[in-house]
Amino acid sequence: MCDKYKFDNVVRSTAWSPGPGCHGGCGVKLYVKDNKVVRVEGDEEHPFNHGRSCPRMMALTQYMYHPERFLYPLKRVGKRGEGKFERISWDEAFDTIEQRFNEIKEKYGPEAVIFAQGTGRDIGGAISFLCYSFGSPNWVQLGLSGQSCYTPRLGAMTMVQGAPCVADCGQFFEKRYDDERYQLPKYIVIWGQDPSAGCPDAFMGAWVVDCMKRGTKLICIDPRNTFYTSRAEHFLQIRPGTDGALAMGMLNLIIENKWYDAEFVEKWCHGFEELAERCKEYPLQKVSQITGIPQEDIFAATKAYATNNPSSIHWGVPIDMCPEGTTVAQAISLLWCLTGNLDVPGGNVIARPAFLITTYPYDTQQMKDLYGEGIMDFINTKRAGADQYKYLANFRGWAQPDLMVQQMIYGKPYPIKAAWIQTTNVLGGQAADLNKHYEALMNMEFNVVVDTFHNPTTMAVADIILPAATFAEKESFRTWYTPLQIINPAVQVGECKSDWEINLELARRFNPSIREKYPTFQHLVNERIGAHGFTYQKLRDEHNGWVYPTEGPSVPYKRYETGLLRRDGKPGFETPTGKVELWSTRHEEFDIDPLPFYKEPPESELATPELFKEYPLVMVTGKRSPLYFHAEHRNIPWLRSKDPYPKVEVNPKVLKELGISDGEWVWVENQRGKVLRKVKASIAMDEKCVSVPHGWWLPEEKGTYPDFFKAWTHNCNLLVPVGNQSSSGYGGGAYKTTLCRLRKVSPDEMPMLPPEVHDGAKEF
Ligand SMILES: Nc1nc2c(c(=O)[nH]1)N[C@H]1C(S)=C(S)[C@@H](COP(=O)(O)OP(=O)(O)OC[C@H]3O[C@@H](n4cnc5c(=O)[nH]c(N)nc54)[C@H](O)[C@@H]3O)O[C@H]1N2
Ligand SMILES: Nc1nc2c(c(=O)[nH]1)N[C@H]1C(S)=C(S)[C@@H](COP(=O)(O)OP(=O)(O)OC[C@H]3O[C@@H](n4cnc5c(=O)[nH]c(N)nc54)[C@H](O)[C@@H]3O)O[C@H]1N2
Ligand code: SF4
Ligand SMILES: [Mo]
Repeated sequence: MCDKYKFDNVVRSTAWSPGPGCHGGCGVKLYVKDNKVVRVEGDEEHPFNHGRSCPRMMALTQYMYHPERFLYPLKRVGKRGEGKFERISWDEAFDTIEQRFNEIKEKYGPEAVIFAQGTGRDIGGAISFLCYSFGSPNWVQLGLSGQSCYTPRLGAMTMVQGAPCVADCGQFFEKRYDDERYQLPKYIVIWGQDPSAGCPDAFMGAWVVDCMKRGTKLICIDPRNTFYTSRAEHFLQIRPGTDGALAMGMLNLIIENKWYDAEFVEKWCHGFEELAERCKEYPLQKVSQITGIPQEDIFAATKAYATNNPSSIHWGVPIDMCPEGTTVAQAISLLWCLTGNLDVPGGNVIARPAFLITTYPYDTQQMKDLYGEGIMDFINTKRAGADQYKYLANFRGWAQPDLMVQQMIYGKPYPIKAAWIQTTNVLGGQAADLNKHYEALMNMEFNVVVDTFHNPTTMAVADIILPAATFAEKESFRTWYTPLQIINPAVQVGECKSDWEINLELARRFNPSIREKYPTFQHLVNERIGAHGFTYQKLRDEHNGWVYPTEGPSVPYKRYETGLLRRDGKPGFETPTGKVELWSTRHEEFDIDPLPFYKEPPESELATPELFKEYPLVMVTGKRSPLYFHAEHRNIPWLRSKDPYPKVEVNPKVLKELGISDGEWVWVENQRGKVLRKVKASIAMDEKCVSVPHGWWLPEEKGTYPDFFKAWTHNCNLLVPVGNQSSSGYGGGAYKTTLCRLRKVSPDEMPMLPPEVHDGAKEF
């Protein structure tokens, strides 16, 4: 054996960011030599991934030991945008943050400090913990227009069924497909999802392939051809943003043709007659016209799904990003309820965290469990959006992002003066309307960013930067559905700290009782998992780092029959009527339509025909790439070498009409701006759409003002607006439906630069 393959030890851990960055919970083996991770492998014994992994996981060592990684805290010493930062100690960093946040609290109130995060990583729990320990109600996914990622789907499922559901790939059992309780779905409907590219929402993409290998057939709904559409029995190539119409049309067909489970509907559903009446507004011909899908294809796919039990639906973020995202999710979720596929083997199974242990509050009840009964009253007094949207006030904890950015700029109804930014690259990819978010963050007196590398956000607006540990360097835990897992450190890199460690230290400073309660992070973990007899050490030493519940409320199936879904222990669902609410009584309470309906995208050939003449292509942004996680990984050589340029994918026929060649650089532009992209001709694309990957900036370019790593040249969110949130306050971010056109780049055209805006920061 050569030296390369000799290791000092192997540490089993869970890959949950930073590193691959994803929502998944892969088991990994980290091979350590001389206190360095030298090799990474998927853990073949781990039931989540059975040894598989992805390019970003394989490139972990290039990420961890990258020469430009943040290794210690930094403070800004020049002006914002000058790129001058100086190393400071952790003590100085904590002292400065404590002092500046407390000054702002005294002057403007705790609500003037916002706590911003990106997508679901192990830090959602840590950041809400810090936010509430400081006393601010403004925990926010800053820039994510309409909170359009999973929250609309979670909200819809919680209102209708009392809990979220996921496609059943046996993930709730340790033996997976071999568990005798499990049954394979006859069909999986992949609706606006590219599972293998992204493993989104705690669902590993390869599970769909596992099912396909065992005989499951596919129905795909996507505007684009993908690995899955090319293998599907039914492929519905939909016009972006019209999924609500399709879902209503499918519900109508199911009701008209009596393909629903009459017994289940009779016994367990509320409001069937009203739903049937509403669905009549969506006859097949009309739905076909709206969606652009042939009538016979809609009919055949609906029949296949509804008459072959069990079958499941697996859906993605484009659903949240439809206009009225919560109502689209509501309509789709009713499909599995009506067809007898709810909480049955191989259907859409009710998904709860293992042992009901929460770290990252997903709904209002979990907020109360973690932070006490009074938490919602406390945050709703001042939380941005809570007074405007009753739905939002009664679901989850985040402030409304589209309102928040306005408030940061205009100071109404009260001023926002500082931002804690952790796990998000707001200006690199998360935020729609890049200029607005730049202005908003520049308007802050003090910004802290916790991250791993410089990026447009750190360069443009950070006053203090704290270096975050990767999953290979930290203790943490995970209960995104199942199993209960720990994240186990293999090594230390520089002075990097885990997000939990950072937030716990600051929380102790803002609320001294926390110091006594949680002298170490393990005290906090052990408190959260202790009711079940677990400790961090026990999971690590006796359970390989993971454990599956074998009975009780987080184990399927048909828990509505046994009383395991409701807090009062009665059979039924955790909804006001105790039934699946086809007619939502909670929507009634929140003054929004109790029944689902369709709304046209804000910009489209039907909604804005004049605009469409000028911008005749639908810009579908954000297709996930297995090489990159959002705006990350462009600096990782193994990954970047496989996909080096910001691209736009276009159907060759469209290119021919425009006289543009494959490989040429073009402007993708609309009334809000333009971004530079390299053309990739692709027959996968529909002729009416172009695919524009998001999160593009160039780490190899100059990071200082006005270049900011060319974010203003390539970030497609310059073209995506804010302010299209649904009537619930959630959903509707126009990331997949904005109109655009392509234009050749003339040699004299200068790349876009950021606007000049007032810098609200004070020197310190
Ligand atoms: N145009 C367009 N824009 C989109 C989308 C789209 O489809 N189209 N999708 C949207 C969606 S769904 C989402 S959820 C957002 C996501 O947006 P973000 O979550 O902001 O995306 P990232 O680029 O991954 O930014 C995360 C940043 O945090 C750092 N980081 C990663 N993990 C950790 C960690 O554990 N701790 C700390 N402290 N830092 C970490 C990374 O280095 C990176 O700089 O983007 C949205 N933006
Ligand atoms: N590698 C990697 N993995 C990721 C991420 C990443 O950036 N990189 N991001 C993570 C995050 S935060 C999220 S939210 C998920 C998102 O992951 P997904 O939910 O899979 O979202 P997308 O890749 O945006 O789109 C999925 C598919 O929907 C299609 N689509 C686009 N618009 C529409 C539409 O209007 N209707 C329908 N029916 N289909 C449409 C696209 O063509 C694409 O094939 O991925 C997560 N995983
Ligand atoms: S993207 Fe998928 S394969 Fe990669 S670490 Fe995440 S869950 Fe595992
Ligand atoms: Mo997301």
